[in-house]
Amino acid sequence: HAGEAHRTDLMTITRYVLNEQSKHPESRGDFTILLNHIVLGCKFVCSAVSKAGLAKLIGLAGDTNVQGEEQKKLDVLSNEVFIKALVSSGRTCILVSEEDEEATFVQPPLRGKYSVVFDPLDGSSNIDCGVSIGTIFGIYMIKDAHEPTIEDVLQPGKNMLAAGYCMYGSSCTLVLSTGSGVNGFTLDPSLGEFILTHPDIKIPQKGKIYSVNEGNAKNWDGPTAKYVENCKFPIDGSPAKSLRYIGSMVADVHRTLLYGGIFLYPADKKSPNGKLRVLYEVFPMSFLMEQAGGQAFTGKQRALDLIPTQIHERSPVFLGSYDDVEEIKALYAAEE
Ligand code: AHM
Ligand code: MG
Repeated sequence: HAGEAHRTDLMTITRYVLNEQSKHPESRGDFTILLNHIVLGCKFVCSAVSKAGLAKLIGLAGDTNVQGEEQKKLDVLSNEVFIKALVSSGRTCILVSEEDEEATFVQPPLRGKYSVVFDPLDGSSNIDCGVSIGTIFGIYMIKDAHEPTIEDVLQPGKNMLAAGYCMYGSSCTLVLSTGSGVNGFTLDPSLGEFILTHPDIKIPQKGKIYSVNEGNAKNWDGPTAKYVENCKFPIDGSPAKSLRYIGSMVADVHRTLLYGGIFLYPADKKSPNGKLRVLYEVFPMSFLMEQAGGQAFTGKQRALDLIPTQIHERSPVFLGSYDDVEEIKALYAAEE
């Protein structure tokens, strides 16, 4: 038996990133070290998520533990793991997490040149029914590591050095871009290593799927309503699109990346800035989309050009296949 089962030359995520870094002679392995700490966080969360249902049943987690202390919820636990892993890497400076109101400034002995923005466990309303959830992250390089300020993370998404997500689903998949394409790695649980399984992901130029929470339709603006209407009743005689909506951004974006199509979280009358957060949801996913040949748009501009003024700011987003996003851009342009 030659072939897959006997493959002996494994491209792990660490090996992949080391290869990438070797193209930059000035690099000293700091990014590889940082990424290894992110990967550790992902492995921990993956293991915790897969045990979550079981733990509940046999009373490992729940309201109280044996000492009568309250058990930590999975999203709180995931956040702690990521914060600790990132600080202890010695390569970070500022951390912004969806779970924490304030940014974390790393103190000098452990301070490094990267800042990481992340959502440790996105889609957590899906945990209890076993639907895929994920971690989303983006990485910036700090200008002056001696005097870090919050402005260092209030930067447009196009300044990110790298972005990615890890999806905790039927398998654990980490999708990463360091600014030269997008690659997907799958966790081999027996090795505890992420192995390159989806090299150089490119999103189809046009897709057959649209993905949006249509329950909000009564509050949509004109261009969004018109776009979705056209997905269902195309005026040019092309086939109607299929609707797929999981309600877990990582899973919806992952499908969009692999199969093509469009994911929308638009503005509506109740939420004029949509729901999704600029720094650690919209930016990393937009970065990956562009790197895979797709587009990301806010309804006004290229998503990665947005300059956030607050760390938990929200923005509408339309992202996916190049041609599909082009259509929604045309509808917003016609509005003006
Ligand atoms: P969360 O950060 O509270 O988990 O919310 C983010 C999630 C995304 O994963 C998903 O795209 C979106 O919320 C779904 O929102 P809705 O339920 O309004 O459709
Ligand atoms: Mg979230």
